[in-house]
Amino acid sequence: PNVTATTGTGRSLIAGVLSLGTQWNNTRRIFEMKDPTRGNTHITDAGNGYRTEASTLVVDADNKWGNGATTDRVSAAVDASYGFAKTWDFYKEKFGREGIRGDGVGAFGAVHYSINYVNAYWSDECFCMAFGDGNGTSIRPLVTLDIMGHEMSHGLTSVTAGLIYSSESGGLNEANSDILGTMVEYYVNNAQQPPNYIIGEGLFVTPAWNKAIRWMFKPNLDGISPDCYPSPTTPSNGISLANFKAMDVHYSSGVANHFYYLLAEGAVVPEGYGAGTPANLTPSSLVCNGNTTLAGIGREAAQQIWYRALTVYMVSNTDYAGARVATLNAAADLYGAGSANHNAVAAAWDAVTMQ
Ligand code: ASN
Ligand code: ZN
Repeated sequence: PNVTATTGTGRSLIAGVLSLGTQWNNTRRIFEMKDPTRGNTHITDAGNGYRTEASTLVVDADNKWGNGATTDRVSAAVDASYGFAKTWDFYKEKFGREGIRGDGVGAFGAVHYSINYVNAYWSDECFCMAFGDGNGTSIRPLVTLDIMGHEMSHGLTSVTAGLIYSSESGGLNEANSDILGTMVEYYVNNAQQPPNYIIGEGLFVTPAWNKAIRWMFKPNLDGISPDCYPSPTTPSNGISLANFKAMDVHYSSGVANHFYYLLAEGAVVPEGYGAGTPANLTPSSLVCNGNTTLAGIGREAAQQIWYRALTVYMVSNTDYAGARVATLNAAADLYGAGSANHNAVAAAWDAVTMQ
């Protein structure tokens, strides 16, 4: 093939000045936003249309991509390329996985999808993702690290557990994407996108404590998602068990996000959300069973347990009860039955469950 791996420089919208995996196409005599070191992962421009299959590969004459301006179409592509590269590297370094299928083959992402589209999605049909431009005013293009990691991790779920995208299995599918998207943020630790357990806060042009899509440590900060798994007799945040099972998957994900936060970090109030701040959270408000001394096992162990649960034990119809079993099995495999980490998994599930 008449292409050579190259390293470009990109000026992104969100993540500053970046090094990018690109290639020189000697036939076309142009640089392409396609990374042969990561399975030909590439970025296309959908031209504000609806067809990812008709999107065109992003190219550049001098391998210096974008100028970082809001109006520059290439700059959003720079963030997207970076987000995919970092998610690829994260899977490889932490889980020994090369690409979504683990076969070394990259997917592609189409930026500038549709018009004023405030969303992003994964598609099994194209083995690709699409990213909207935001609303053109207060919400940026949807290419932050947590969103990029979220969408790519839908691909991972699709080729592993295959969690059906409705009811409890759908909530777990969504939670997996938030969990791994957040772990990508911590892996990168980019100063422009400080890692946290908040999803989508970086999309807001004017940030605020209550501007985000989801809060993993306190799902009900969105005003809808229950913090806890309802018991048959006790609702959580007014949501009964029957209503929970019928909720949109982006809300029933909250309980698993919350489980993961408590497992990794413990009943610790994140900076900016404690007593005296507008959120006014206390350790007791983070747990559903009064266990305010719950200790976290750390992100490294937590992400290994979650990944193994997803890829080895969860199946298409795994529900919350099944997720508890899957994560306990994974922790027992990795750290031993009865180990501190194994016990911590049970304690974290208990702490997100109404009694
Ligand atoms: N942004 C959404 C997601 O990835 C799109 C969807 O509802 N599938 O979860
Ligand atoms: Zn999702």
